[in-house]
Amino acid sequence: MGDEGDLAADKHVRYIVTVEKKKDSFESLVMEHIRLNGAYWGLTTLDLLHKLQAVDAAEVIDWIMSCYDPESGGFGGNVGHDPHVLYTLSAVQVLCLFDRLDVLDVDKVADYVAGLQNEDGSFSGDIWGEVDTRFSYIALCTLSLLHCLHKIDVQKAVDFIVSCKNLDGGFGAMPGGESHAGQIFCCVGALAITGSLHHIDRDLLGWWLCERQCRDGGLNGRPEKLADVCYSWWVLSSLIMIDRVHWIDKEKLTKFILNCQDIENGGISDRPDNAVDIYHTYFGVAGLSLMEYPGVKPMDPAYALPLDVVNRIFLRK
Ligand code: GRG
Repeated sequence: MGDEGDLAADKHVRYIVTVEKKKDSFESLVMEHIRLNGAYWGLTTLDLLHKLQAVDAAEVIDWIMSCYDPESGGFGGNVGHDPHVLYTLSAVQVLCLFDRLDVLDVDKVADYVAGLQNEDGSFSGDIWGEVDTRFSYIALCTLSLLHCLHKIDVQKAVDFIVSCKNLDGGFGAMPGGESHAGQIFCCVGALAITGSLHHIDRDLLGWWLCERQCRDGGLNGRPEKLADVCYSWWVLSSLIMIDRVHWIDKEKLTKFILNCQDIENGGISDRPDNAVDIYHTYFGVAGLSLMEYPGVKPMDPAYALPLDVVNRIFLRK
């Protein structure tokens, strides 16, 4: 296991803070339509590295609320963009980081999310109706953080997720969809949040997930694909929730993630020597957190937030 000095934490903090400031950089431009999502990745990384105070909280919260659509109760990916459950979760998660859920009209936001549940228990991402187990996770996670799970039919939501389980033990985006580590995180996370993990064959799924570790130590998202730092999160968090994380070689995975750092300018890439971005920086640091890397805050594998933040939300209520 690499020692604390191996993670260029200060460089990553500087990288995140400067990406945010360089509004005309390439990364800012490609992130334009998903900026609220990017804010969640960057700010959660700062918090994991004990540096959330590097940003002005009041400024961040004002900007988050400028992405709010009071008519629907949902958030868009940027100011003036259409609302979607994904950005609504990101907004709620960022407000949780700053302990500022008080700025929300909680019932209105929760009603927006709850209103996207379909008759079969699935969720659409927005009014256009696309259905995906990602949206089930997002809805359950958001409503749980807002203490509003009572607004939906939880049993039907669980039944839909279970209907997306495959013979290999994994889960897809919809019934019959190919197992993929990202979707597995969503389904396992949703089942964890609703106390329904008994629907999972832990050994079968654990086996499929630990087979994601490639020769280079990194994890891929499905068979025959290349390793990518982001799967450190999707796979490890799922393995932790089903209590099989010891089936991964943590030392090799830690080295893989650390090898993807730009140790000069900060940031983490998908695989060694590629260009860094905020998404992989977050998932790299989050993966290290799940492996208890020194100096990184522990994370909750289901809510994808630092553990102290999740404890504050559920122990205070
Ligand atoms: C709060 C952490 C958090 C998540 C919110 C949006 C979401 C819920 C989950 C997304 C889960 C998911 C599907 C992740 C996979 C993303 C990804 C890298 C997809 C790439 O798919 P391909 O087919 O790549 O392009 P592979 O690696 O399979 O070749």
